Amino acid sequence: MRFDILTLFPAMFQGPLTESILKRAQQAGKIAIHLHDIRQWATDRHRTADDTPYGGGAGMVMKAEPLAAAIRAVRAADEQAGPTILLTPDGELFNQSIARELAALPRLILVCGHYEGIDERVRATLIDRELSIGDYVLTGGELAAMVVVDAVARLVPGVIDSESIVEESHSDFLLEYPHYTRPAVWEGLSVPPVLLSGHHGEIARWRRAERLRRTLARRPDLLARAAAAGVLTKADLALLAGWGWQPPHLGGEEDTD
Ligand code: 4G1
Repeated sequence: MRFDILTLFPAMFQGPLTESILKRAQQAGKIAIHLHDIRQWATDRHRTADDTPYGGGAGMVMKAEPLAAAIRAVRAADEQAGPTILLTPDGELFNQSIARELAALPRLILVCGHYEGIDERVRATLIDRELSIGDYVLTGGELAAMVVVDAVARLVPGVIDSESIVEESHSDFLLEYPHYTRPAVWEGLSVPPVLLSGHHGEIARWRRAERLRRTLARRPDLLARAAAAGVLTKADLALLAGWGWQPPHLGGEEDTD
């Protein structure tokens, strides 16, 4: 799978994309990540990529011409097509289901905004999709693009061992169980004895219960989705009922009065 990233700050990507799993995936030819400096498509003496906003106000706006030229040139650089995605707080909230959808494509072109954002006319004419990684203020779309590349790339076949991906598809909507490794006692804290028991059935039941306990305590919204998706077993529901949790009624199927 090919990723093209259009940015004013390509150097920001050096660390995250050239280490660890993404580095190995690129060396193995499973993914290719091409960085493009939008400024290269600026034609004036100072290579200007931003300008002041029409109507006044604070900050700068990314100019239409260099960004549009960059998008068009990068699209033409490979016959494989792929959507041009803008990372923006206005976008659809990125999640694992979108990551899976994108990982099935041969190519993604990611556009990183900076300053106050991009000229609206580029968005209207050259952007196919808009994604946001969450509700907070960032200085640019670069970190958001890295999050998307990381989440999508690890789903490309052969990037990580498929066991982990199979396991996580089961685990949709539930948080992970707690993990322990050696030593068995650290600063007076013991590993739960069941994990040292060698009873695989008991270990699996303990881990499932811990996942349910954690999800209930920290992300009850996910538990409701798990119930709605039908991924909770009778044993799960019995355990949760013992902790006072009942599956919430789904909206829309009954009157409220
Ligand atoms: C208004 C957050 C502005 C931010 C409201 C998540 C945030 C890209 C993302 C901003 C950005 C809120 C993202 C804000 C992002 C132009 C350059 C937009 C940086 C910019 C909640 C600044 N997911 N933010 N504006 O952060 O690009 O993808």
